[in-house]
Amino acid sequence: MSGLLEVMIHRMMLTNGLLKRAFHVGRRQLSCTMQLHCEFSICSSQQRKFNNCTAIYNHRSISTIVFLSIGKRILSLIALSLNLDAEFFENIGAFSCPSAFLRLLHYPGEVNESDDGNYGASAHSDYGMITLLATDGTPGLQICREKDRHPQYWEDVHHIDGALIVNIGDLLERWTNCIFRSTLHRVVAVGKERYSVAFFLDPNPNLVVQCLESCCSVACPPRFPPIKSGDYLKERLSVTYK
Ligand SMILES: O=C(O)CCC(=O)C(=O)O
Repeated sequence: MSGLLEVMIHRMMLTNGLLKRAFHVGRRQLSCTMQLHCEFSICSSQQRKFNNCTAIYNHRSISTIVFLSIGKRILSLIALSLNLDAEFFENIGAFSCPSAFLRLLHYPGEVNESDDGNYGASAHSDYGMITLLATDGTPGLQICREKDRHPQYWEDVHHIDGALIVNIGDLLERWTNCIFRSTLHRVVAVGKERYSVAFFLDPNPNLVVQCLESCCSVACPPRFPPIKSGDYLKERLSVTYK
């Protein structure tokens, strides 16, 4: 079954001395639920290194199916808040063969002496619709609520047992004409190992993302041109991994 999956293992040593390891599981398109179920049947020496991530996952009794259904529920609430039907994203086909994947993350926690700061993940926002994040409770994740303010003010995200963290992605920011702003976040090294599991929920790659009617007006025109979701994500990934 694991043959159905695209599995990608990264060891990212960033130039400013950051270190994190990530194990990606998923297909670009999730076309059937079977593919979602079989993720943790993959057995490799690399995956064993991520046992703490699978522990987070198992402890919460969550599976990707559950992640997907939580993601859909949250997006229904977002649709309602924008005066759209709860099923809006479902009805336009966002969840038919969505692009979604899991990232299992391990931060060794080493604090380095570099002047660039001690980041396990430097400041970024995610590219897609929403990201659901489960962590082992070790601190380190920070968000900046006002992205355009300088100097930036970073706040710790406090762990709540049993809760998932929801990050808004850049595509949703485009879709909603910045009514929902994507979450600028980073992970700082705290001198302690840290594990987390992120589920990135992005729409069907052929879906055209254009400003929602309820999010623009004559006084507040669309800020971004329409773009196919897949093209947008490809563009962002090619810049990141060039
Ligand atoms: O590990 C975390 O808490 C955040 C992960 C993250 O920001 C990412 O993988 O994009």
